[in-house]
Amino acid sequence: MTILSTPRPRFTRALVRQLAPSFAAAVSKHPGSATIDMALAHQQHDAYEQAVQQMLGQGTKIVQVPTDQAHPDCCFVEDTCVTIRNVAVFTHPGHVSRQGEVVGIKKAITAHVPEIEHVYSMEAPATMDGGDVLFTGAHLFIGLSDRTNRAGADFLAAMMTKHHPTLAVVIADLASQPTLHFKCVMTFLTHNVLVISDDEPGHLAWNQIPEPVRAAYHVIWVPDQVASNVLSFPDGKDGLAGVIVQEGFPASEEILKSEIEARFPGTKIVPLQMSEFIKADGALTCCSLLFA
Ligand code: CIR
Repeated sequence: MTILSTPRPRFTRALVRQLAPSFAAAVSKHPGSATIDMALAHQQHDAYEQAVQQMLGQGTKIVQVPTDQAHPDCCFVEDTCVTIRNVAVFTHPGHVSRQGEVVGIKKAITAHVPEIEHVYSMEAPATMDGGDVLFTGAHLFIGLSDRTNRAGADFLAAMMTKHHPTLAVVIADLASQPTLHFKCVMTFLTHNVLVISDDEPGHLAWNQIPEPVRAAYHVIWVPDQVASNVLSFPDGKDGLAGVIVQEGFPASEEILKSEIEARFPGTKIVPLQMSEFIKADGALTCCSLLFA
């Protein structure tokens, strides 16, 4: 059994997937979805990959999964798999058009991520998008949504606690909210610092977390929901190797910069403009899978 540790270990590997030529047809409720600029989307995805590489450090590997022409949303790899250390649970994505994305990711993880020893696959009627799952180190937060149902949450919890019995699972129901995923309103900076959107869905998520669990965290509240999705790289000790934040939300960026500087002085912060992904209802965490 691998022992979970907090602080979380450094990420040593990442997986990304190239944009589908049909990316502009991604599932989206965003009002700008019809205006996705493919050339710009490619530039932003390239910048994202470079930023992830910079955060992981020299000599670490990014697995690049070939695109999947049949699936416009295939770059949103986070939704297809949840891993904790040596365990991978392949999801059964909640939108039917995305369910075929999983096979390619499974192949890539099996071939390129030797740390994974235990593999499980979710099946109907369970559904889950990985965007609804936030693992901070000691806690596994799972959001119920239009994409993730109770059977999906229960399956993930059962498989992960089977191998990591000290893991505490917290389920929050956001299905009534207009937000797509749990991680659209809450992400982690380090094992004991969360970033949450200071709006109704953000507060609803936070209020459903039991008090003793909340007591383990400091919260940075940000006014923009999109900006609450940060991609954080723990340093394996008590701090941060770096963090990627959304560019274009100055009030949130200001708060994040000053809070990060105050708590983790000298941390590298990389703001990325991801406008074309936001139009596809995507954010920062959704474009990669990170492995410790
Ligand atoms: C979808 O609606 O499924 C995609 N267009 C966006 C998925 C974004 N995923 C994520 O934030 N984890």
